[in-house]
Amino acid sequence: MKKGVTIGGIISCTAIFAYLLFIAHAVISTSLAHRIKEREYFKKSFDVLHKFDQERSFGLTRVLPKLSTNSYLEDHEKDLSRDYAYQSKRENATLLMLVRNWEIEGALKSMRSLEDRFNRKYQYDWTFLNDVPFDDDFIEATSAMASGKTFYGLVPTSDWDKPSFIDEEEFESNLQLMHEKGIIYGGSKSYRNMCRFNSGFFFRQTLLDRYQYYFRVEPDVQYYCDFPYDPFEIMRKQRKKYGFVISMYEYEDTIPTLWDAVEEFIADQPDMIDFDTNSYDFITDDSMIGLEMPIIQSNSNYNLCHFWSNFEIGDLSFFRSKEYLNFFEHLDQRKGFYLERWGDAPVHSIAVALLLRQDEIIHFDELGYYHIPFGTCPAAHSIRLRQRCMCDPNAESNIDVKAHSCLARWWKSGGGKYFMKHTSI
Ligand SMILES: Nc1nc2c(ncn2[C@@H]2O[C@H](COP(=O)(O)OP(=O)(O)OP(=O)(O)O)[C@@H](O)[C@H]2O)c(=O)[nH]1
Ligand SMILES: [Mg+2]
Repeated sequence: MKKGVTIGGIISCTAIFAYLLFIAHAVISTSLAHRIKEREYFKKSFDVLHKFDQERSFGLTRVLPKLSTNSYLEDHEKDLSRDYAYQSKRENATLLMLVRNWEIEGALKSMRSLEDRFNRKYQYDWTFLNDVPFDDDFIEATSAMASGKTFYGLVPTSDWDKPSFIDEEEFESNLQLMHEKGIIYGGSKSYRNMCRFNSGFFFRQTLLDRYQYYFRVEPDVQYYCDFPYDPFEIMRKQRKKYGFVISMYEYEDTIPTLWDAVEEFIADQPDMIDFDTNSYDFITDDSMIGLEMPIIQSNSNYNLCHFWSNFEIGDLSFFRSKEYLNFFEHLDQRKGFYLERWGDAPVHSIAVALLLRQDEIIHFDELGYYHIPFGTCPAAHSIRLRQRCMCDPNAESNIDVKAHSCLARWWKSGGGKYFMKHTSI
């Protein structure tokens, strides 16, 4: 009997021991798994923080920090709603594309990108202009892609073709020379028509009569980030007349006598220019600036800085103004659109730098953008997450603080940096 109890006791003791061992194993392995998970989470969060810190210190030491509301001193908690409910309030504005029928694929790509990042929420109209009639395929596909209404305009030949005061022989021989020198688009006639049209005639097209603001879009461009606001609304509320995202130096070979013509205009029309409030310094200052050497190969007082006009948001009333019309007319008479190859970018830029107040020009620094071969991308990791950007601020193509960018010069003698001025957009 005693022996039986002992054997039974041993068996139950073993069972209890085994049970305890099982419990202990379960507890230990659960807490071990927990610890491993914790470590994993810790590592992840460390990586994120570290990435942010690294980017920030890189941004602050290796390159100049890019100006933006994304900046570390700005209000980080600004509500950037991801709710894509349609906005019932719109400004008096249109998206504007001058384009050829055969560029349809690139046109649709740009539209898709801008619709996704901005316009599907607002449904602004699209206005398309062309020097020949748009074909049915183009109209059908672009109307389908647009969230807003679409309008198609034919540019009159009088606004497009070479004017009769250009001497044919001189024109042909200059084109030949510029082509032989390898100047970009130096031998192209249609490019010259386009640049003169964009300088002096786009705002006169009847389709644009009803609008106050335009947003220029080109085929094959990309908008890297969600727009955190309606840029047209910013233009109106802050009384801006011209907005840009990229600024760089122009090839002097395309504009050898442009600045002479500008100086004549300044001398002829001193009343139109207020040097106390305009951005003259931005286009003439040639001091060393930035961490990389600036590339200024200018034989005149113009430092060649211009706003890249393939992206521009503007107030049409500025271009329709007596001052601008006067400026354009003066340049046109100097024949440089055809005998040289003056681009609409330096023409618009010099005009806004001379004729507008500095605070009427805005740098939309948080709108990521790409037009071959350069792009601009918000520098702060936090804003790239918040605006769902698809770009790398350290990419070779990102021009923001490179030597061939004029952005640092704009910070110095133009509008400054938001966070330096402690203002919010
Ligand atoms: N309708 C029409 N549009 C043109 C013509 N030439 C250029 N464009 C448009 O004018 C804008 C500027 O032309 P681009 O060829 O892109 O000039 P660019 O940006 O200086 O040069 P890329 O680096 O080649 O893009 C684009 O929207 C073109 O689609 C033309 O002959 N007819
Ligand atoms: Mg282009």
